[in-house]
Amino acid sequence: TITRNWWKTSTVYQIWPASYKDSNGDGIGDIKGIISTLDYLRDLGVDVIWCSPMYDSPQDDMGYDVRDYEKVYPKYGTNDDMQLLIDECHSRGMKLILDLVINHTSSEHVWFKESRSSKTNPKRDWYIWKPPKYDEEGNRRPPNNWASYFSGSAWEYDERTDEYYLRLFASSQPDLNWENEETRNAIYESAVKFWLDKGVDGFRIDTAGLYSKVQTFPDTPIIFPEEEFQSSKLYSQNGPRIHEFHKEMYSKVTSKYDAMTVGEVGHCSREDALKYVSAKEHEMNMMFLFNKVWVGCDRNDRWKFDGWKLTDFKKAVEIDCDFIAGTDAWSTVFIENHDLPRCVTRFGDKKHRSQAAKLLSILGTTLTGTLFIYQGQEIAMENLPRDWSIDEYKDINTINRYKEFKDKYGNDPDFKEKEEKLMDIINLLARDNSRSPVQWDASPNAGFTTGIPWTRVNENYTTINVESQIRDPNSVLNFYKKSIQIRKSYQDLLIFGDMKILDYENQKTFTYLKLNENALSPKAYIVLNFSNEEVNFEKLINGDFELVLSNVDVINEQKLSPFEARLYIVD
Ligand code: TEU
Ligand code: CA
Repeated sequence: TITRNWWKTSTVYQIWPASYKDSNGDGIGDIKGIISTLDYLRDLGVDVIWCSPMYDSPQDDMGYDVRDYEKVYPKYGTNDDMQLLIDECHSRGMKLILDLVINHTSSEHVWFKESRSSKTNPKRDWYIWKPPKYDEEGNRRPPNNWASYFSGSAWEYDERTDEYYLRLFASSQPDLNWENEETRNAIYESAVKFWLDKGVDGFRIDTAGLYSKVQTFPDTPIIFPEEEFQSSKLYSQNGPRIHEFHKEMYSKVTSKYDAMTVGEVGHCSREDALKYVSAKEHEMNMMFLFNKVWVGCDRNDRWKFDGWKLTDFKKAVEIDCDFIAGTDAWSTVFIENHDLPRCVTRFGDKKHRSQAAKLLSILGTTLTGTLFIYQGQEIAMENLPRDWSIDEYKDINTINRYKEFKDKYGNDPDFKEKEEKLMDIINLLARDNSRSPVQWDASPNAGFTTGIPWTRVNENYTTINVESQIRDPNSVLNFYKKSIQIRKSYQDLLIFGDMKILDYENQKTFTYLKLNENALSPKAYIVLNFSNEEVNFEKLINGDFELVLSNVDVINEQKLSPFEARLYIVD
């Protein structure tokens, strides 16, 4: 039997503050804006809010570059506003978790300023410094061939002391040195305890698999021969001391509070993943499993995409769903976040937007684990329009990729053609797609701000917005609300149950069962038509079928319309 902790049955809603809701007309979302929507979220059925980084930051990576863990980014508000947000969540019976970004800080954090000031500074060893290498011609080279997640080398040369520092992400995101105990204790005090003591209920733990690097810092074997730098995962992810570090953070800090912890570890094998989230390991409660969201993509390079087949998607969903089987671990369900495109664009179809979004709502609310929904997903916001130019893209990940591409191919005669291809991929997969302002109503700028929005609002807000969907009983929003309620009422099957896929080879429909512990009746029977065509429908098991959720008005016993989805309970 699975222990039923509160964080297992919770529905979590992710807020990405800059684009959520602006309260003072400066064009940037803020904490007061969040507070003004809490009743809306409660009404949707949200139990926990996950707020992406709201710490003081130069915003090179939208707050994932923290300048001061103990201070709120002034444009988002004050520490008092944060306290109010915590209290207002609690008074509505909701909880609040924050994003814990402790693999790296901003280069403007005082720790790093001290560290870079001299080789003898007491904080020198709080970050990862290495002397340059020199090639045969005497050119200065980085210490190894590791690539940054944001293009180029993972090492940044710092003239002042003639050494490189490691930064797996942007040049202004130096990696902390977790080998140093003093550093770890400072992280626990400043980043973790500080906010738990103020009443936050836990953390989404950023890049939780990267803290322990192989200390010999070897070159990575070549994965992409055409690239100068190679993914460092082999030596930076799930490193030698990673579990020791997580166990320490758990025993020293998070276990002392009833904190909910969900790790973003990145892709790893089930065996490796279970080491983080088995209850007996005392590390984290759960982690994100990325199999389904990255279907068709290369794990080592987000810009390499090959298309996907429904059978691959089924396999991925099955892997995520079976993750906890026979273990004491727990799992998560999500299909959107601030690093991913909009799910209705990625897995649905523009022509059948609402229908596809409702199908994805049934998918998410019937899978095993804690459910996460990302802002705007509940109204089926779409990717950015394809005809927007690269200038509308603000994410450092996208911009660096584009620059790298331009440096390499800028003078080629077929540059335009190549650029179109890159823009297709960017438009499909860039993180910017989920970062456009939330569409609240049909007033100018989608009701997100009365000022000039910091990033362009998708013009489709006149038809896709919260306000009109609240009024429409058939809206995607009301469908999400209903699905979330049904998920709770059938939680033995939907939240905690095992999964069995019935039509594995079918490339158009996805049919699966959710079973309770003894695999006895009742069962949940889910059928999803992932194609934009009408397909035949037939019940693949015997029993009494009761339809509890469907995204069409009229049920045809023989056919499924494009993107039709049904949830039956079978006795
Ligand atoms: O992301 C970590 C991560 O490895 C990826 O999801 C990454 O964003 C992607 O591969 C880039 O192509 C986390 C945060 O979710 C992300 O927003 C931050 O930028 C990153 O850490 C650095 O803090
Ligand atoms: Ca504002």
